[in-house]
Amino acid sequence: MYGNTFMTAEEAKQMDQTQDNPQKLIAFEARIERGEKIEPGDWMPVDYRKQLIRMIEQHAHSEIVGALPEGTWITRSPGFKRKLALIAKVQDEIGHGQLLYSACETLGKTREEMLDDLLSGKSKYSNVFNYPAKTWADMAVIGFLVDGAAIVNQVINSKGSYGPYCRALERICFEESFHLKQGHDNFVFLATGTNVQREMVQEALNRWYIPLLHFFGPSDKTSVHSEKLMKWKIKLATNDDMRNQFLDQYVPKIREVGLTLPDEKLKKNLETNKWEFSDPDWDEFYRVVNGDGPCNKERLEVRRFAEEQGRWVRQALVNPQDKYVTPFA
Ligand code: BYC
Repeated sequence: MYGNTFMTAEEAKQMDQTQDNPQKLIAFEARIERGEKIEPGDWMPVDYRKQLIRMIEQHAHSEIVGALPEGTWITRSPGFKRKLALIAKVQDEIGHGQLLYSACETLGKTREEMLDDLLSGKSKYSNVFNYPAKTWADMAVIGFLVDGAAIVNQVINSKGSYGPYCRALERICFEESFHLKQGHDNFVFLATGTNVQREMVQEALNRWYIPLLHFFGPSDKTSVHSEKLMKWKIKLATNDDMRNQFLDQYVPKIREVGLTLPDEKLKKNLETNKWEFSDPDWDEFYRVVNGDGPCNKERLEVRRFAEEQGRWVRQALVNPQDKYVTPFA
């Protein structure tokens, strides 16, 4: 019997040794077809587990690294209420990371292994967090549009087949809805404010447009994992479908406040119901997700610093009787 909260690497290995049983695979796929949730102790194909680990782990890292660009604006927030809302949001994002690391631990990879893979650069995290947050308007664009994009993706994936991931996503979506409201309020405030505020938010929007299109992953023609993920209902919409849903929901809201998006080709084709846009430089996407974006180095350095500085706390929790040298001694 596998634990309900996590699976050890040894238990996962034992399960992997039962893979040559075609009956198990048929029964597993029939459960997915019926819309049942797969739970940690249930039999699953090796590749189902591997794909889930890859995706949930990347998602967890994205939440933790994603808190960094916004975190840099806490001390510079314009006013007490904006500061409170931003502190609460950043704290929530870290909490989402914790929920997702726990969901991923149910599959046989420990939190320590995941964090090691993040810090060594082996694991990916979302492209969008490798861009700088240059002005306060970036907080509006991240809160409104990055969170908006994340909600599109997460609401869809929360209907998926793996129980622990779906339950984590449901909770995350509730909190993201609050983030979206604070982002929208900030966005509209700047867009309808002074000329300087309006120019600032337009400038931020121009910088975030391409990273936002990239956020949903490569086009369906080049996506590597979509077919398998869709078959096993880990993903319930393709990258292009999610991107289209995002444009459908958010382009009108951006235009409604008189702002523009920096792409003359961006328009909805009413016959196909699909948005058309200029191809968003996929070379840039691969450079950024493979470690060579404007802020990749800085983001990982901050995480390494946090890991070092917090080591004594983690050790003290395990062995409270020992003496520790804190970084503040
Ligand atoms: N960034 O075969 P494909 C948040 C990689 S945090 C980086 O289409 P798949 C927030 C992909 O991993 C929410 N890499 O992949 C937090 C694969 O490489 P590997 C973040 C990307 O999995 C704080 C390769 O490209 N959301 O909102 O079928 C503050 C080929 O792609 C990206 C999630 O993490 C990317 N954008 O589909 C504020 C969502 N896209 O692994 C806000 C969870 C693709 O073979 N993830 N790649 O080396 C997913 O839903 C799916 O993984 C994706 C990609 C739709 C992103």
